Amino acid sequence: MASVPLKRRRGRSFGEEAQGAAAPSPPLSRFPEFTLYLAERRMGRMRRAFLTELARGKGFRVDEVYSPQVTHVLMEDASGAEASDYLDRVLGASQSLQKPLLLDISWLTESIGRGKPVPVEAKYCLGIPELLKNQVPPVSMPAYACQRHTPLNHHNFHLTEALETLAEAADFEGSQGRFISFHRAASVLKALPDPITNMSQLHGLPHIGDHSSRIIQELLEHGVSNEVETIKLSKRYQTMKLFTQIFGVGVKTADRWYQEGLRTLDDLQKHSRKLTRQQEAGIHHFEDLNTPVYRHEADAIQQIVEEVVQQMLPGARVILAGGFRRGKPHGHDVDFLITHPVEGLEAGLLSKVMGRLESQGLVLYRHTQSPKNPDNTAFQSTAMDDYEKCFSILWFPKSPTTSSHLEAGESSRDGKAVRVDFVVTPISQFAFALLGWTGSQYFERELRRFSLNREEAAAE
Ligand code: DCP
Ligand code: MG
Repeated sequence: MASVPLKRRRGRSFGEEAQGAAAPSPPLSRFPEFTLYLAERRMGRMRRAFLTELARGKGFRVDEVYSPQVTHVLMEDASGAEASDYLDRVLGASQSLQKPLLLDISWLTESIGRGKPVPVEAKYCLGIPELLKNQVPPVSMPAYACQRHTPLNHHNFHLTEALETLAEAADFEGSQGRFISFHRAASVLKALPDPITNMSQLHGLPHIGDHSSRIIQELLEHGVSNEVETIKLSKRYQTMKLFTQIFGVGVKTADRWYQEGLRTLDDLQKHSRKLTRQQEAGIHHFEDLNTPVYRHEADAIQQIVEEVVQQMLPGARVILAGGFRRGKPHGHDVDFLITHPVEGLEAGLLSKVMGRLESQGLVLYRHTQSPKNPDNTAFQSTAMDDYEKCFSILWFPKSPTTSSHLEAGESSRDGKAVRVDFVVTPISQFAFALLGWTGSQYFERELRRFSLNREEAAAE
């Protein structure tokens, strides 16, 4: 092995000792807005050299000597105070106009792992230099809900509940723009890693409009929002909510009934000739259908359905989709996808399954939609898919023996009426159906918007 002069073999002592030394010409950078400097303190020379090598391999500019050109100082195991002290006293950057950001080394290791700089989130920041105090790096939040992780149990229920009430009220008034705006704001808050306790945390977040900000501020300061409470107490909101909770009733119908002076379920029944068969069933089972369906009930219903499906088509699969697939402990209905590993065998299955369930006295209401049905206006005018479906109300017996004694349409204390949707797809389309029927509804909407925008961007 060729001998290397001692001085060179040891290399330069980086960091403190490097002050004032002539900087080697920086390697080419793929990310011009980042000029990194790795502090040797606590990191050690070997690790520093190793990470420098890795980062450069990914296209980062890493300077071995600190200079005012450095934009980010990376440190190992340092507190905010230590980092600031290091910056000012050791690197002598206290006089610089543009101070670098002090980041934990984990920012670099994650960036190396991804092959590009990850967003500079607050969790990486060690100390905010005085001059940058007003530029606290915002929590990184992608613009589309389908790009971000939204946990079921998030940290801002109090705020999102209020914003979603406003969204719902806007929907009742036919204001789609405001409906979406409030939903978007709520969705962003659901994705935050921490509770909002201070308005400054909203800084840099997407989709938090003026109105949503005002509501959030009110909630932070007073615990309640006047506007939200007033809406919740209004006759209009309460009636629209009641009517739209009926199976088969949308905002337009609810609004028409409201304009006609109807206010209660009794009012509707007195005018029963105005009701469709679906709405009649919805009112008849109103109480049951507005009682949450719990996961164990959905599992038990799945067993009943699976048994029938297997009898009709052995090898067919029944998958629980909708909110339960997202991990919700309860929901307003149960959504099943049905398919068979052999393409085409699923054809005609749904009517057989529903027929068998009916003969068992378990079907209280059903409405089937066949694919390519010219009457299927929902498919033509909205983003809804065109799979074979059945929207039903099933009788869910608490104990299996009660099912045979039940007449369709009857209610008894031994069970309850449950909304159940069935969707049948050929195996070749199963993955898409599963994505579309797992939801949430807002997630699906965002996925479509994201895809359309990508398409447009690609075409430009
Ligand atoms: N869906 C959709 N667009 C709609 C209705 C539904 O994309 N207009 C998709 C997403 C939903 C899924 O179908 O998650 C099932 O619809 P549900 O209305 O049953 O919604 P969830 O199952 O999510 O809610 P819940 O738990 O209240 O049933
Ligand atoms: Mg559902």
